[in-house]
Amino acid sequence: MKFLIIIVIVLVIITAAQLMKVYEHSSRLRNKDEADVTEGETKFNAGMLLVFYLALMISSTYLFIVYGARPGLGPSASEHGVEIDYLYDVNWIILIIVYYLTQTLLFVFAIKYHQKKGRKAVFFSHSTKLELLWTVIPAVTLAGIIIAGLMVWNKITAMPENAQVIEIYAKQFDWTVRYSGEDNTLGNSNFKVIETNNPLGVVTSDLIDAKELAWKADIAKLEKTISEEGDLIPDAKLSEMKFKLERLNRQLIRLTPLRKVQTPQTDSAANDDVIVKELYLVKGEVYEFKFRSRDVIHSALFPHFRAQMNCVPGMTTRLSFKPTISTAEMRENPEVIAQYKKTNEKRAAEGREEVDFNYLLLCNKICGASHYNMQMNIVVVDTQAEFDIWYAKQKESKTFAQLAGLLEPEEITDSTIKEVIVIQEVAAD
Ligand SMILES: [Cu+2]
Repeated sequence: MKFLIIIVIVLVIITAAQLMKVYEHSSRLRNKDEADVTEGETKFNAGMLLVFYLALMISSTYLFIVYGARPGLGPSASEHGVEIDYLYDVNWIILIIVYYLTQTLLFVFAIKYHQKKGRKAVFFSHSTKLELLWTVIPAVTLAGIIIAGLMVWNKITAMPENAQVIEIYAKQFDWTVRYSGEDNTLGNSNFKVIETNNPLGVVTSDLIDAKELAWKADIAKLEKTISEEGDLIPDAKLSEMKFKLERLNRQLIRLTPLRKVQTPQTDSAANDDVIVKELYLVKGEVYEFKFRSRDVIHSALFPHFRAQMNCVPGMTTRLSFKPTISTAEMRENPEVIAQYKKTNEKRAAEGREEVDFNYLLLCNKICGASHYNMQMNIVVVDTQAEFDIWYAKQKESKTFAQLAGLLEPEEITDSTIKEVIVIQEVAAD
């Protein structure tokens, strides 16, 4: 079908070109210069411009009405998001006014002043008034937009006090979340110690000790094998072993600068960090997000919270926001209900299961082949108690020390949750 459409388009273009040629030849035969345009032709052109203008205005107005300024996003779910929406709306109003005004002027002038016998254009080479007008108005408008935008931006990137610190870690192609634990401080991290069971490269003295011990044992083993059985090992295998030995020695040397910056404080800050694959937030709580990336530039986009920040390898970026609507509340929102009804009708027709609204963290930089799939669910709960129950469960097996194999996972499962509930109930009383 697509191929057929392409063939039809190509044929139409060829036909038009051929017709032009025929016209040129017939003009030449009639001894008429093809650059001479008759009044009938300019009138026809003016009429077609009017048709085009009307089509443009009707279609764009229809699209503005059907899709609106923020299709499918629902209300802003963060405190600063309300201001972003306001700025966005102001921008749209300016754009729409300028769009209708300039397009109308452009077409009206072209139609009204089409070529006529005896009509002469006014010639002037310079008009200070006009120059001023079309320089000053856009400059003042743009300055206003930029200043208002900067004021909101400063609010988003200024770090509020008493904010919960959470790390968002990006890599091709997923997100990992690190909660900073009771001390609200993230432990040190370094790419040199990234491993399957330490995906964020969190560093503690214990980890460095464990690495040193393991690597030294590997080195000793390799050295022994090479010196004792070196003559019997095939050359290819031997050079492979020597290469591995060199690499291990390099890795060992790299541990020294890491150890230098470790203190008992940074160790304990790291040991209670909880590393998970979902983001739980509490409504009304202020969060400070710190972003890192392992490989390429990613961009953490929280569309419903109107927030976005680049994740850049080799540096930490940050932003803060305060969720104001919980996931449950958002699911009750008429706009969201209407949108999901439409989506689910479509899915049902395709034989797919229904979906419910969920906040999302998306990647907004084209970062590779599976970029489109780089997303994570965000759950905003209504109360701290709900969060604590979830967090206690994560803490049982997903603290950094446990994940990195430095500490056994806690045995107790249900009791910890019950304990938290009891504590919550006592606190509530
Ligand atoms: Cu990405």
